Formats: sequence, structure tokens, C-alpha cells
Amino acid sequence: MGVEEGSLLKPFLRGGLWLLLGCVGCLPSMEELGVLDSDGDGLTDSEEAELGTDPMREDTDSDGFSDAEEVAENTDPNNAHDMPYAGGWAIDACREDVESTGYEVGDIAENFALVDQFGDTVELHDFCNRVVLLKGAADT
Ligand SMILES: [Ca+2]
Ligand SMILES: [Ca+2]
Ligand SMILES: [Ca+2]
Repeated sequence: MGVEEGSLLKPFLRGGLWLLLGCVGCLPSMEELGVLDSDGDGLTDSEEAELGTDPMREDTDSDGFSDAEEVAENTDPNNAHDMPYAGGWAIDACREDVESTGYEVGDIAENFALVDQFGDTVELHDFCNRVVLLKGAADT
């Protein structure tokens, strides 16, 4: 008396299907997993909550750069006056941490902003860990 192979598996397969169907409702949602990106800007809603950006707007400060682009370029996605620099100079992420130490050669000067030859506004402290030669002129 032989047992059909299929007849032994059928109850397990049916049970497995019910088990699978039963678990679909208990799986964590994208939001619960912290991977939901409601506005599609490349930052998850939970990352946006930490940054204080709007999870429903790709460009929270409306400066023309997505929140994720600003994070990648170390600019403030909540400040429309701070945006990725396109002027061609390499700038660093430590610009917020630089403090003036004096006015001798080798000291760190006070931060200030100028418009470069590309038409972009740059601040001295954007160029961390680099020697900057300033050349200026004054109208008389
Ligand atoms: Ca987002
Ligand atoms: Ca956003
Ligand atoms: Ca900005």
C-alpha cells in the first residue's frame, strides 16, 4: 500500500499558504520600518523628522535643491539662503565648526562672505583645511 507523495504535501502546502496569508497583515509597514520616503526626495520620513525638514515636500526651503541634495552637499535644507555651491571650488563640511583664532599668518580669520568669479556667494569658512589667498581691491 503506497502513499501518494502529493497527498502528504497538500496539507502542509495549504497550511503554509494560510500561514503566509495570515502574516501579511502582521508585517511591519514601510513607515514602521523607517524606510518610507513620502515625497520621494531620497530621505526617509524618519531622517526628515531628525533634520526638521518637511517629509511631504522634496525641497523644504524652496531653494531649488532637494532636501537629499542639500544633505549630500552639507548645506542646510531648512535655509533658503544656504544651498549647494556650484562655483567650481571644492568646499568642505566643517564650515559650521570653524572659529576665528586671530590675525597672524596661519591663524583662522573671521568668517565673511564674498561673491566669487562664478557669481556664487561663498564664505571663507566654506574652504576648511585649505589655504586661501585673498586678493582684493577697493574703489577710491
Ligand atoms: Ca523624503
Ligand atoms: Ca523632504
Ligand atoms: Ca537650503
